[in-house]
Amino acid sequence: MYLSFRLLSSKMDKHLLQGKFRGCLLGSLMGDCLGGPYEGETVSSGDKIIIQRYFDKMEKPDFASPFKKYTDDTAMMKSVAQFLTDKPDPDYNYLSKLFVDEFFKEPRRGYGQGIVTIFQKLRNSKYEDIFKPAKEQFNGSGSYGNGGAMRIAPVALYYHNDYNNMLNVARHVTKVTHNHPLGVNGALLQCIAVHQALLMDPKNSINPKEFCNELIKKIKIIEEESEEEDHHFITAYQEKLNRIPFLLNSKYDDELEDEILYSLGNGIEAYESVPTAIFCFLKAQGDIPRIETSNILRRTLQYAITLGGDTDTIACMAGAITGAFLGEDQINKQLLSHCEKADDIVVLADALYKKALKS
Ligand code: R7I
Ligand code: MG
Ligand code: MG
Repeated sequence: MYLSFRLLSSKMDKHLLQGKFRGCLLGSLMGDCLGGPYEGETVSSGDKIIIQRYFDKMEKPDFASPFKKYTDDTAMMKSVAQFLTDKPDPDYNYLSKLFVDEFFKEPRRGYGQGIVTIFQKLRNSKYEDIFKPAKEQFNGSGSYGNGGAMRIAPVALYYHNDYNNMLNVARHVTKVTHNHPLGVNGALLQCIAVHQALLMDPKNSINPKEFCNELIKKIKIIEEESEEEDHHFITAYQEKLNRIPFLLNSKYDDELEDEILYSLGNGIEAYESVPTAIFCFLKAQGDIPRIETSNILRRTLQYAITLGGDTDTIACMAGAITGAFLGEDQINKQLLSHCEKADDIVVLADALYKKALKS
């Protein structure tokens, strides 16, 4: 392992670790809430100016506006955090009930189209085999949507001291809804990225190449273990991650933006969005032309949103990684105040933190 990843959590200051738990879940919430209004849009250069003003306004103390509502990304992330907090030994039946109850309580949170079918089947079958409906999706191939990745951050936090268990639980948490290898491996990659960021000291700046190489090393093992005959599935994430250092080092202009979208994507599929979220996190560690802010989390979220496409989810995943690295102190409280139920997320993060330290 590289030196900078050896900041072991057992030695990490407790206050810092708790702040990182909060930072991660709040970063995830903020990306979802602030990115939500732009989901599915193509963002023009004019829109980028509007987005800059949108963020500037929200940072002003006297600016009042209705809450930006969270979507399925946060609804499901909350269930994952609750599942880990309530049951010391993972109980996936319990998790699937949490997902389903949350969905039927508030179905209009913008869930992926396939998810509704899974939740209906789970409920109708009385949770007989909770992994079966996900296996039946898309004519038996399973979903490769990013719904597994968008909600996985609490698993990285809870199992921060136990990498192998983290992967095992992340895999099962994903397979309740996403059974395609690209859907599962995308969620594992996001989980590993949050985990890596969590274990790093925010006082040291990140070496993007080193961060990527470490991710590649880990996802390569996972991809090689996937029992797939299709070569594309086996190398999809390694290939995308390999493009990131080149994109980070290129001179920034409009053509590069097209190249980023072409090489990494901004879609609803896990392989078109998880590497992009990691890229946003790394890119926002330094200045980005036309994004005027000194706050790294804001820069990450604003940048992710200006890429367009699946904005709530890409910003949510990038926000979770950034928040896990920087912690709560670096969150702009004014910006956070515009996000629905931020106080509940703090309570959830603290409960998860307490439980994780006890286990
Ligand atoms: O992955 P999922 O939970 O959706 C998450 C997204 C996020 O952007 C949220 O913010 C929300 O807007 O939705 O839901 P799924 O229905 O499993 O997957 C999302 C979509 O990906 C599907 O509706 C399909 O359009 C596509 N998709 C596939 N298409 C063909 N074949 C996923 N898997 C397949 C597939 O195997
Ligand atoms: Mg959503
Ligand atoms: Mg989305």
